[in-house]
Amino acid sequence: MSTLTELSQAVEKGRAKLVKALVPQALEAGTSPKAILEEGLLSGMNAVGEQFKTGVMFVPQVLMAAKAMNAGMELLKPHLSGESAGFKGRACLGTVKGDLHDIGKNLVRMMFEGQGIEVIDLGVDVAPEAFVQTAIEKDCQIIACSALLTTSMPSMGAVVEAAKAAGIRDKVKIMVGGAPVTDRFCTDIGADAYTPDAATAATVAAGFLA
Ligand code: B1M
Repeated sequence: MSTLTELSQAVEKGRAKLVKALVPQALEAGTSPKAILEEGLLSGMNAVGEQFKTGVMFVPQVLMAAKAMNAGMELLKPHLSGESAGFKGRACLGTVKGDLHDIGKNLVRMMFEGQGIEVIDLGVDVAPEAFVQTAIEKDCQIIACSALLTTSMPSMGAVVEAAKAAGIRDKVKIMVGGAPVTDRFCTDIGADAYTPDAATAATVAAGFLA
């Protein structure tokens, strides 16, 4: 079995210790960090998603898998973001209200930091007003919102409205992403950019700050 297959299965089974051993092993063998992320960690998490959907896996097992995935991401972080570029600007980032998923959001933070974007990470279940208040207080040029649930997506529209109400809409770029989010949804709520993955989000954010 290849190391990436083994890694994918270790995430699926929630074996954080094994993940911590396999990531450095794959790096030492010359596997690219991108392949380790996509064909190892994310592949395992996708398998978890399928089994969660069909009722084969339940929340405790999914949490174990998430823990294993996060452990792997921490080890990959310096390799994924590379040499941090010089300071380009500041973003506040969070998973929107009603939503506790944070793996994609953490990936976005890593990629932003790698592009020289300082990130104020507000965590999960973030109220629209908290994004806007932080943007004002910390002088953020970007508000970045992640959502994994169709039921939490409307909170992204509320972030746009809160920015308008606070009079800062023309001063910040609002970026949205997460599995159920689409370009069409981004346009409908009046956000500035939808990107399908964390790496693209960082490139687009750096473009906004250029
Ligand atoms: Co949840 N969950 N979950 N879950 N969970 C999903 C999202 C689901 C699709 C599973 C399924 O049914 N197949 C489903 C949502 C259905 C829907 O609404 N469409 C679901 C559900 C229903 C739920 C609960 C309601 C289950 C329940 O309790 N009955 C519950 C909700 C809790 C809540 O949030 N209020 C719940 C709970 C959980 C756990 C806590 C157990 C755990 C989260 C642990 C954690 O995050 N720390 C969990 C997990 C792990 C998942 C799955 C299996 C994996 C999500 C993940 O981390 N993927 C997920 C199934 C799946 O996605 N296949 C599922 C890996 C991650 C890297 O991908 O976050 O999509 P993702 O990020 C991607 C892109 O989307 C993008 O970049 C990343 C790639 O580079 N991206 C951005 C993300 N944010 C971005 C922001 C950007 C740009 C790009 O710009 C700002």
